[in-house]
Amino acid sequence: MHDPAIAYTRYLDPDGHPCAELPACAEDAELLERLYRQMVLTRLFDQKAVALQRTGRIGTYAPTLGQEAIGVALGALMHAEDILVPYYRDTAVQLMRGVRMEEILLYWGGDERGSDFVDPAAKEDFPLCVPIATQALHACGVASAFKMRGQARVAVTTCGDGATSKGDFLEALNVAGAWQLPVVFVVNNNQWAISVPRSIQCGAPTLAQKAIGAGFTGEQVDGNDILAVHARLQAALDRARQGKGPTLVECLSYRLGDHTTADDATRYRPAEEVKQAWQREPVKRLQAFLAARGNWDEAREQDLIATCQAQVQQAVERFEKAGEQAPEAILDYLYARWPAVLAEQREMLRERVARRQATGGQGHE
Ligand SMILES: Cc1ncc(C[n+]2csc(CCOP(=O)(O)OP(=O)(O)O)c2C)c(N)n1
Ligand SMILES: [Mg+2]
Repeated sequence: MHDPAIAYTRYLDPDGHPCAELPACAEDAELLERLYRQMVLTRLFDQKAVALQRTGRIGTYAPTLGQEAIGVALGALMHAEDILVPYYRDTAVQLMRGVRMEEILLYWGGDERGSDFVDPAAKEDFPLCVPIATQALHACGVASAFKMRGQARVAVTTCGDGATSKGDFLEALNVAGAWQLPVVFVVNNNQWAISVPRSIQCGAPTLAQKAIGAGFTGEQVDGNDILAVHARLQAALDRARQGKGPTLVECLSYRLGDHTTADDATRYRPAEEVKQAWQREPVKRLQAFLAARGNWDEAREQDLIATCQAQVQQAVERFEKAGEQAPEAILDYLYARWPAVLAEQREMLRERVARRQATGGQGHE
């Protein structure tokens, strides 16, 4: 839904035809090709992650199918020294930040090493946040630190449409506005919060307008149009970096996949709605735009797919070679200084594992 008082930006229609005067980024052929390549890589990696869950090699995974434009544009715009405070559907932006595919697989395989990013640009980024909306407050904490230190850095946090109903989200908007923090809230409105549709999630016509009550700008973009996402997030990041305060950008997209691999969306979503949404998806839209300008063709597409698949396959091999972590690793990253009670529990866990191994996994405890 839209609201006449809330800006809404779209440059490309679902067929990739310009429908407004194009922004500067549309003239940067090298950038657009990079964005397109990354969207395709993200989609193929996502497919692979779902397949790995289906064959029991990782745990639950939250697909990003259909929402690639949001994370790819955001990742292209953030500076290395900015900090990303993401949620669980952020494969696209994590990959752009330099998080390795095998780290993402380790994370979803329940391995703590998956949140210990090797790439320097991602080193200080937060791990994926599963509790809904709590990350919005963490991002405000990070942004406060930037402001106190006088650093021109931006904290960027992402969340879904459902998350905007949480108190944590609204509290974060409030403090961001009150303290004029260098933070950007990116709302991935994919129309569903598991089985709850956006239409009954909130009485306001837009989620963007929640920022107005906190005293800063909220706006909507077509989240399937990467030119719109890129142009408006660029403005939001620039504002934050220049000390002009926070922005909320609501990106309208659609969750083409299940909520997670533990979900079956056919139980609550009309097939016709999903079919319609496929007409608006972001990858084909940018591809059509590039092709119309003579900057893309079928041969390049096939070449790209082969390159991406090889990259994904190599990452899967690295993931599989990583080996298992000791079970007590689940406790290792919780505290800088260990509370005595946990030290005891850690020891108990270690003993149990040793007993199990001694009995070949047959022992009862
Ligand atoms: C505090 C909290 N409450 C409930 C849940 C269970 N839960 C997981 S995902 C989800 C829906 C979130 O939907 P949305 O914010 O729209 O994000 P999306 O998954 O659609 O990207 C819920 C309620 C949770 N993870 N944390
Ligand atoms: Mg959602």
